[in-house]
Formats: sequence, structure tokens, C-alpha cells
Amino acid sequence: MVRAYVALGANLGDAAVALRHAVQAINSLPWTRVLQSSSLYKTAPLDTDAGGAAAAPGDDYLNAVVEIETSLSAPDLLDQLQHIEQQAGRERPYRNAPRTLDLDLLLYGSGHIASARLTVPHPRMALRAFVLVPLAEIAPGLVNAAQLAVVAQQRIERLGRLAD
Ligand code: A4P
Ligand code: MG
Repeated sequence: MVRAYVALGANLGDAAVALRHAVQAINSLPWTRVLQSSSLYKTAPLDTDAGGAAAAPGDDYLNAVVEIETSLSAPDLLDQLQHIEQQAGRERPYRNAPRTLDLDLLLYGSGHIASARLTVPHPRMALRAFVLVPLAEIAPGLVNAAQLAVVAQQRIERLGRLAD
């Protein structure tokens, strides 16, 4: 069994419903269960491509992070997460496009992976309040104050519980 963390994001359609359904779908994956889920957060859209975190056009996102325990390999877990994205009607017209559901694998145990389709730890997680703040909520030992200070200017608002 491996402890892993998955970031959830959406800014099209009913994003809160999409994130709640995604938590249930992750919990229903084979050999996998959700141990903890963060609160739901409303966040400003960011483009983190340029090595920094620039504001991006589009509607605010809803974001959250879940902690899972799984016996799936990291590539199999990514396959399953992408399947859940597809079920939620995810389309990929262009990079950073608004999305009904985005599921990113942040951490997979202490694993470091650099394959063509999977990089873990997620290479952009340290630039993003929408990842670090919910991750710190459920796994305070994984995020330190200096990391949170780097993203302190990014707008993020805690809305309430994601799942019961
Ligand atoms: N991939 C490689 N590593 C991973 C990983 N650790 N987890 C590959 C998930 N996927 C990984 O992703 C493109 C490819 O990345 C996948 O096919 C997989 O093989 P994608 O989800 O198809 O495309 P994308 O979403 O356009 O790219 P990506 O990298 O997920 O975008 P980002 O960097 O995650 O940015 N602002 C706010 N406030 N909240 C957000 O949630 N999200 C983005 C998306 C931008 N701005 C945002 C938010
Ligand atoms: Mg993604």
C-alpha cells in the first residue's frame, strides 16, 4: 500500500458537484480508498507555465486535495484518474483550457518518477497556492511555512467541507 495525494480542480459547469463525484469515484477505484479530503477552495485562475504563477483568463476554479491509500502502480493510478476525468466530460482543446475536472497526481509515496507521461512529485505543485494550501490542511508535515510564503499572494478562499 502506498500513500498518495491527488489534486482536484474544475472551473466549468458545476465544479463543486464534479469534485464531490470525483472523490467518490477515486474511493471506488480498485485497491484504493480515500483517507482524507481537504476543504473545498475557490481560487483565482493561474497560468504557471512561465516558471512563475501568472494570472490567467477564465473563471475562478474550485480546488481540493485528497489523500489516498492504493495498491495501484503510479501509471495505473494515472490511467484511472484520466478515466475519471473523461467520465466527467473533460475535453482538452488547448493547454490550461477551462476544465470540467482535472486530476493531478501530486505525490506517490516517496517516489520520484520522470517518464514520458508522468512526473512525480508534480513539477508545478510548489508554485500553486491551490495545491499547497489544501495539501497543508490534510498533511501539515508535507508543506512548510516557507513554501506557503512563496504562494501567499495568490487568491484562495476556503468555502467549506468538500465531502462528509
Ligand atoms: N502528467 C505528467 N505528470 C502528471 C502528474 N503528476 N499528474 C501528464 C497528472 N498528469 C501528469 O495533463 C497533461 C499530461 O500531463 C497528461 O496527459 C499526463 O500524461 P492534462 O491534465 O491532460 O492537461 P492540462 O491540465 O492542460 O495540463 P496540466 O499539467 O494538468 O495543467 P496544470 O499545470 O495542472 O494546470 N488555476 C487554478 N486556480 N486552479 C487549477 O486547478 N489548473 C491549471 C492546470 C491551470 N491553472 C489553474 C488550475
Ligand atoms: Mg492535469
